[in-house]
Amino acid sequence: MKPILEMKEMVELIRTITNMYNHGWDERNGGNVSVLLEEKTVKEYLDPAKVLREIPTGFEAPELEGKYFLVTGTGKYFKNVQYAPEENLGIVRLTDGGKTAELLWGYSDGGKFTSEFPAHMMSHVARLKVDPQNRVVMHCHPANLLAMTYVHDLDEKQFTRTLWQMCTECIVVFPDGVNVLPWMLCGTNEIGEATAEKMKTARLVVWSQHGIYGAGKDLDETFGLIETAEKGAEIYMKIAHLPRVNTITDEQMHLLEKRFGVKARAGYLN
Ligand code: 2HA
Ligand code: ZN
Repeated sequence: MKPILEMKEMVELIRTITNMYNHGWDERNGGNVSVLLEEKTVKEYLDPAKVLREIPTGFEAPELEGKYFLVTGTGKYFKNVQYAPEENLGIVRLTDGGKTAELLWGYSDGGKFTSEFPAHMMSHVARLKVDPQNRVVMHCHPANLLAMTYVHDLDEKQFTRTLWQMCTECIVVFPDGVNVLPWMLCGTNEIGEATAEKMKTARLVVWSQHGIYGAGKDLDETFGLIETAEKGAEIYMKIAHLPRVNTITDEQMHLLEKRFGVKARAGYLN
């Protein structure tokens, strides 16, 4: 058995979480991340028959039966993960149609997975249907995206178009745009279901006055998505109160589509 802390996904998750904290996206216990692991990978590091504890999930997700996830713990601070991964992270396998999580490693102080576990698992189900390569769901509280939800129209097309206009890279990185949920109570199955519904058409879902969800095939891609949207929001918050003299036009965005081989969300460009 190889040492679990050397597993590629573990090393990358710890580095990514530390980076998210250093970006100021995850104050206190803010934010959570889940990574879908291949069974053959898990078996190199753990005996999958050794279940430490069973934890009820409070929802059903038959599509995820038997699947393994590396997930951040509830109440845990991202700033501490690099120093005590076994306390702050866990590896679980879903069974019982998703109603039970079998703990195989981690949450060593008796803890459990993030309070946003429903939103994570339901988002994995939704994204895997659109993109079988999807492995990561990430949630955090970047300041400019949050600020933008106080002053910008929450209409998804308008919100997306504004972000696309803020930096040339935006439409290239997230041509599928950004979906937006109104303020909802977090940590519930309801916000999980609403997030998953929004994940069917975009890899980024803003939670108004709260934060953002991103999904992608690996941690770098997902971090990069959120990083780029947050950069767009930062520019917006710098210029929103100033007269707009220039912008990126729809015509220029069509040039970007061609140059980078991406297709903007249908109906979002003139
Ligand atoms: O776990 O970010 O949405 C802390 C949160 C809840
Ligand atoms: Zn949050």
